[in-house]
Amino acid sequence: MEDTNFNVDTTAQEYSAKDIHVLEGLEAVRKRPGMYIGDQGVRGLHHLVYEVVDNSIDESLAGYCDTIDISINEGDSITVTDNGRGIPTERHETGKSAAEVVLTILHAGGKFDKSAYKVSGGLHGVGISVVNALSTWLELTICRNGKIHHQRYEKGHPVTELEVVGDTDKRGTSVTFKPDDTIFTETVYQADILKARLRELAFLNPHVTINFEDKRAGKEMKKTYHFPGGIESFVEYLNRDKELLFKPPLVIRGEKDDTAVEVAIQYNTTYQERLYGFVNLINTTEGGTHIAGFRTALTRAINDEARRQKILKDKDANLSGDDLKEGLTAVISVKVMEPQFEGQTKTKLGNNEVKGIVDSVLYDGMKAILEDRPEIIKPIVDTAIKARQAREAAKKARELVRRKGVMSGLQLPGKLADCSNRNPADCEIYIVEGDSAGGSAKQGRNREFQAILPLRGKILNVEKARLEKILGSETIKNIVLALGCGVGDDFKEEKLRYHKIFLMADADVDGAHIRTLLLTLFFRYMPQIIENGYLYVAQPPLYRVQCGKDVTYCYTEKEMKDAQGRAEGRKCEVQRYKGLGEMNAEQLWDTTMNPEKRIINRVTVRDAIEADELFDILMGDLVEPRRKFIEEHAKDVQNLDI
Ligand code: 0RA
Repeated sequence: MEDTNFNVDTTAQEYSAKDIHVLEGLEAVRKRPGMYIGDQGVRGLHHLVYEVVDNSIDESLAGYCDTIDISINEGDSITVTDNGRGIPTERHETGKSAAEVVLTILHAGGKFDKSAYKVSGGLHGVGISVVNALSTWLELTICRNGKIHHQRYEKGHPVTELEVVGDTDKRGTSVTFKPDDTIFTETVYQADILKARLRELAFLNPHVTINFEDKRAGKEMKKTYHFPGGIESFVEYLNRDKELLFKPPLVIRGEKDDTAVEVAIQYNTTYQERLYGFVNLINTTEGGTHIAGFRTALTRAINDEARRQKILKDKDANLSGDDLKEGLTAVISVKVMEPQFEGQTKTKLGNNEVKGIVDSVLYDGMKAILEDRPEIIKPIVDTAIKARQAREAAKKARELVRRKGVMSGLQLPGKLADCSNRNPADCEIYIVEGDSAGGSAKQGRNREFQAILPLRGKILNVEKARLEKILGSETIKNIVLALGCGVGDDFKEEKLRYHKIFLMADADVDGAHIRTLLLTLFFRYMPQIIENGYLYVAQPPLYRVQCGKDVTYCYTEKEMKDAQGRAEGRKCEVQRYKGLGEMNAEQLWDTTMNPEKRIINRVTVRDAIEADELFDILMGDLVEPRRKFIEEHAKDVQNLDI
């Protein structure tokens, strides 16, 4: 298996003739990093890791690698090590090694490797050279042919030769890189972000073991991801806290026209659908033809079987794709030779032929499974019929309220203290926990552009309620009316009356709970508000420290200690705010509402899976993980930004 598909003579020669283009290529990457990795912030920073890991995953897809180690090192460099064949080190008469070509020429990696499906070519897949170009330094170590080879690069350029530095009986590639802080606005890695993607990759590649370690002082952690059960385990994991309609998940695998299809399906008793599509391991959050094929096949297979079993009678209408969404959890992973990615974030599959392929593989697979497990159909159909009835009822209810103009912003809730400015772009609304804090906020605000909506008590647990019931709740109705933009399918962004929406709750467990409930409401029924950056969490201070005549408001314990430290012998009085209600109007304005001084946190949906998980823990059927989570996070509720 030695170097058969690597032709030193032709390929390397071709590249060496293009030396000048190498420099131009990498300079282009440094000039416009966004074009290659999306952005220069948190997302792009983490993208670099995925880029390197994808190369190791490709090596495992080719059948040569089963372990990938990833570590965040002290100083926020990253090491990715695999036990694959090792990037070819063979030198050519021009002196350039194949490894150097891979590290310095855009898209070169793929030219050497003929493995069938590559992660490369989609969202990632710009190649390891991009990571090299965007790193202050990069150290490459290759174990191959009994030798350890090493080379160092700076800003994409080699600063040493590829040298043999020792002997080894191992094989593999190790890359350590330090993202360039003149390019990235953020250079501190977040283990949670990497964790989610690495876990996902492990589910999607059951033969690979992924070891992840954070070695930074104070943040140490170590995790191993290995799921021999693949996407079946993925679905079980997504449903881990849920009540289920059947066990184990349905798993269908097949291949047609060089396209591999893998689907795992399970229903739970919640009302939400969770559908995760992957094309060549890329999470297609915008959907596409593979998802369309999935829906057609699922709907047809279930209707056919329901009729065969006479659960659906001749006179009954077929169940629709929408009816079958409630409680559905599914992972759809397809491998496509030449994927066409479309959409704003290039995460929508465009290949038309894939729809029919997924449809046919899934339909045939479902048929076969249902012969063995006919009993799973009845609970699915019963749920779908209930879902249909609920949806029809909700539609009627919505039409009713719409006709009355209740939800269309014609009518504003009595509790709302609105602002005078009518330009949404200038306007803010504070949704405030508790009537007394609401009172202070009303007095303290700038009424020109700040509106206040006080809420009383806890709002309904939206995860467990259907839309029509949620809209029936007085509290939610007030929020929706005040915002003016409608909910669910009726959501209209252009009707939103405020472009900054602040959630303001106490810094205690109840406050955290209310905030999470509100976040759930927005996430489930007005996701555009989060996606488009309208939603914020207000951050009231935790302490008031008065030393002599000096008053300082502190937002963390450390700030409070520091403030006392500066007292220079004067006696300090520390007040810990237990709730917003303890602040008078002026204090609330000064600390939390004045745009010049306040601390605000924009709510982001970092990743739909992660967000879903948090809501699951807080709202799911199991009480214990919820209690644990709230206890752990009660201390730092300001981090509750999903
Ligand atoms: C080109 C050709 C071959 C392997 C690789 C690249 C390769 C690249 C990376 C990047 C990270 N880990 C990697 N492992 C392998 C095939 C080499 C052969 O035929 O022996």
